[in-house]
Amino acid sequence: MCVEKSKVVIRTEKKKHTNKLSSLFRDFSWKLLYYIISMVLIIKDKITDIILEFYFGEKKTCPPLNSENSFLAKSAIELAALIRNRKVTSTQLVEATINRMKEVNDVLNAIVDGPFEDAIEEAKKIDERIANNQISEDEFAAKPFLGVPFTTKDSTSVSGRLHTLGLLARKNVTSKEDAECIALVKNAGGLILATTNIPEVNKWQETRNNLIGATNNPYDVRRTVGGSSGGEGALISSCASTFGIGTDIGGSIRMPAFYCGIFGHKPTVGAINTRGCTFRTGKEPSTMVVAGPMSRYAKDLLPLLKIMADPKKECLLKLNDKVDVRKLKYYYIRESGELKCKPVSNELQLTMTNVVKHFENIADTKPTEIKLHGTDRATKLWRFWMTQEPSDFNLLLGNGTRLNPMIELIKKLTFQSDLTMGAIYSLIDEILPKEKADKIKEITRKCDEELTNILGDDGILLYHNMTRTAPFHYALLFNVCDFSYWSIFNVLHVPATQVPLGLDSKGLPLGVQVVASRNRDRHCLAVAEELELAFGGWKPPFKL
Ligand SMILES: *[C@@H]1O[C@H](CO)[C@@H](O)[C@H](O)[C@H]1NC(C)=O
Ligand SMILES: *[C@@H]1O[C@H](CO)[C@@H](O)[C@H](O)[C@H]1NC(C)=O
Ligand SMILES: CC(=O)N[C@H]1CO[C@H](CO)[C@@H](O)[C@@H]1O
Repeated sequence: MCVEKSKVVIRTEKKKHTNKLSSLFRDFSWKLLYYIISMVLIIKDKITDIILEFYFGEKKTCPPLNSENSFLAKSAIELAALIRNRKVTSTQLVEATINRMKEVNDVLNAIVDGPFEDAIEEAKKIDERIANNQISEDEFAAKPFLGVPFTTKDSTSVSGRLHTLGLLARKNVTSKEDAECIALVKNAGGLILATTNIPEVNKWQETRNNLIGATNNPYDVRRTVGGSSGGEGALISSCASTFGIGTDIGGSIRMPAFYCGIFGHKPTVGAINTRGCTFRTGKEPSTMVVAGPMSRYAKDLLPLLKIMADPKKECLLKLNDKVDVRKLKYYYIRESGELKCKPVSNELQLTMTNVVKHFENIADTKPTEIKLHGTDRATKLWRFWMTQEPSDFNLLLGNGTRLNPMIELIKKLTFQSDLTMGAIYSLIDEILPKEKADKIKEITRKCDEELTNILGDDGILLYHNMTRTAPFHYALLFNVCDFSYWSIFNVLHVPATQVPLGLDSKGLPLGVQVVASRNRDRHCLAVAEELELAFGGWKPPFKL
């Protein structure tokens, strides 16, 4: 179990002798083409933005937290300590969180099922036991989140609660049992308060479906929260949930974390058992999907990962090892080079520069800019590897009946469809030409080999999260490729933490992805804490 996949040695490639002049010319034509396409994408984006801004009108943010509830902005581990030390009761925390949920949900539309008022009874029992000294030190140690409320996305099973996958056909369907990760968080003392909104069967970049509608961004409700753990992003950032459990197959934890200004960790594939996440059995031999924590504070991520991680993987993950961020080696990539993606915005590039500068100052070795084989084809890589997934998204969308993409498109265009446009896109994607398997496997192998060799045991890759901060609702229907900045790390099965880094000129969250070799999740999380300390981390979407 504890044997790590050995590193593969990069083959040295034979240099081709080409005419220098023709290669210069080719280089120049390529750059020109890249430039022209970039310009076209930027202009298209600007036009979409102008139209959507006009359509949505005035900017609005989520309601502020009133002063007697300001404790809701604290971290999960701080709140757990306050409960343990009898400074706050679990009942106070749960009641305040439920009230906050009701207050923000009118504006954000993030909840599918909940808030679960019966959690108040559970909280009362915990408070009683604490007040009567009935909880031993051992029990406190085994339950680090005792009495702390949390949420999870609708696609992850919570016993007795709605499990709709965002489908009208599953309007009343509930789960029979808890997903493995939910059971583990409950065992650690967590109290589930709601299940939250997702795109249909998790398969789109925006959180919208025809059952619940669209979830709005707390920093600007005209904008998307991303997907698929979008309800989580909205509730956590607006202090209506203490922490959340997401899943990530192509950016689904990191995308909403970025757009909503919080932390999200996509663990190494296999680190957490996925039983109960979108019908997974947890025994699938090969998959890109992982469950992981989402929170306002970096320091919550490691304790959450510890309680959810498969104990059999601890010998690889070594989550209790201390990490010295000054001793790690830092690498960064400025641009994926993918022709279909817009260039990364100046503000995001500046953020990267600041992050790199920070590590220049504190780390023993200077950060190095690199390029990675395959990032320029990340969309194709992910598209191919999605076809190798055990889940059949077409059957999921059809609630067990296979859908014909063309018929669904026609139904959509004639307003007869139960599905959103995002879902129709993923159906249509099935009938577009397939990627060439051998070619893609070879690019993936090379990319994996290169990254493994560069990062080794102690390397950290800093990568843009996306080319732009949170777009308007619907804008991503005109930009289907840029999320490859996230999905490339699903293809590679490596851990990646999304770190918030302040707000841009429009008041929207900026951020960066912190990536390490497989099983070095602890390195990502230590760097996330360092960046939080240096740059301030989560900035609330209201004045605190
Ligand atoms: C969809 O599937 C679920 C579970 O398989 C079932 O309970 C439900 O009735 C189905 N919905 C429709 C409209 O058939
Ligand atoms: C869901 O339940 C309600 C009331 O119990 C019922 O009227 C409705 O038909 C059900 N919807 C589906 C899709 O099963
Ligand atoms: C690695 C990196 O810099 N990623 C980008 C993610 O987002 C921020 C802000 O939007 C950018 O500054 C980063 O460059």
